[in-house]
Amino acid sequence: MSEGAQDNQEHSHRVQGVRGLNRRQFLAGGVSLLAMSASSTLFDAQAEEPTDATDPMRVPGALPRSYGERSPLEKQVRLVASTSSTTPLQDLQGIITPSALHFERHHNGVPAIDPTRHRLLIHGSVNHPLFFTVEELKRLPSASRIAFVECSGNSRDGWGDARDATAQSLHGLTSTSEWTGVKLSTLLDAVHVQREATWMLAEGNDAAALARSVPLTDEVLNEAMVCYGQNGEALRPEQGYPLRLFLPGFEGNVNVKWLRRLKLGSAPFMTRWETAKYTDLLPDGRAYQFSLVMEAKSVITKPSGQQQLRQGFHEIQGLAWSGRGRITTVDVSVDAGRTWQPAQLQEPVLPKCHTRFRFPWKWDGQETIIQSRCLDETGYQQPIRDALIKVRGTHSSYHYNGIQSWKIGRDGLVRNVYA
Ligand SMILES: Nc1nc2c(c(=O)[nH]1)N[C@H]1C(S)=C(S)[C@@H](COP(=O)(O)O)O[C@H]1N2
Ligand SMILES: [Mo]
Repeated sequence: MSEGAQDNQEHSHRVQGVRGLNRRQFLAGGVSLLAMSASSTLFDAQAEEPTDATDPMRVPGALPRSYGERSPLEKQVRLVASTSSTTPLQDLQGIITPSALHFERHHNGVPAIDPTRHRLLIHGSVNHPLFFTVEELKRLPSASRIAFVECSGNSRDGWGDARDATAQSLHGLTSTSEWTGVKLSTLLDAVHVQREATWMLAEGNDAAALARSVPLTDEVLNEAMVCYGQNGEALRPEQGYPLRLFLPGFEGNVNVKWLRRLKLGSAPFMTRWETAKYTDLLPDGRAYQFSLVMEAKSVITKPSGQQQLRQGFHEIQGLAWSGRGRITTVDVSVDAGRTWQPAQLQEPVLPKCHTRFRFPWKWDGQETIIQSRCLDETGYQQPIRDALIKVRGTHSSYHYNGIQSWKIGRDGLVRNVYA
């Protein structure tokens, strides 16, 4: 039968449910999909027959609307705590996090800022201190970049003894957006930075008055941006509307939101956010300070914690990212780390950006543990938990990037375990 004839036949059998459509999907999907469907009940669901009133081919559809919403049938949401919310990593597709699902972390709420009254001051060790309005900033040469933001407290339960966790509750303090703004170097050129300036203080216009020191390294000068855009529109209030400092690959905390001030100086400013907080206590009682880079991490999001698995075919999927550059390899183990096989990396694979990986797998119903580990372009490999703890101890709350293990029980329930 020709493809067209088959289409017509399927169209006329439309009201018979999803079987006809699935047949076409099988044919398009090739042999492996066909083989696996025979052994699974996944594709046998029979759709309810629409009545005239619910048949979308018999009633006119909705009218255009000025600002869109997702389908009311889509229910995935952020998990909200008092000062943060997590991205439902297990429900995402591709690499972009919808702005409405971008994780949030704020130390004293989301301020309401009028962009027409907001100013960014750049001062300190500069020859020409300047105030910028948001409008003035937007008139400057701009750039866009797709990259992740991750709170250094993400995955912190890995240091302890997390139970019944989900991909979202464990690892959901990271999201990826397309960020648009003005390069920091463009702004620094405008104020004529003095030779002595090697550090920069960034301060937010929120009730926490969060302020962090950033070293003016080549990396920062090349990559930092003052952003006003997120995924094609203005920043969301939760992400720093109207302006945020964006430092690709650096811990979330220095990506100062509601940015009001940049002050140049010759030393770090030693704010409470880099002394009392956001330092990493080591086993010997000393602490790392200014551990700004987010090291490589990966997590299988499908299947993941608290999901219920059926026997048969699954495309294992997950996300991998590194604050040092591109992800070059993600390996997957489906036998508790005994053997590893490379996963397919979904294009585009961008530096300092979530990268989706895929790995076809057939679950035979036996108890097992599935894991992923990633390698970045600097040759850094995500460590197993024991190796990480050996170096870092368990006193820290930040920068946990150990390999995530999901145990699948005979009952098909997926659980977080330490392997
Ligand atoms: N002004 C200000 N900036 C801030 C914060 C804050 O509380 N106030 N929280 C920081 C922390 S701890 C993180 S992890 C990121 C979170 O960014 P997001 O809320 O856009 O995901 O913003 C950072 N920037
Ligand atoms: Mo954070």
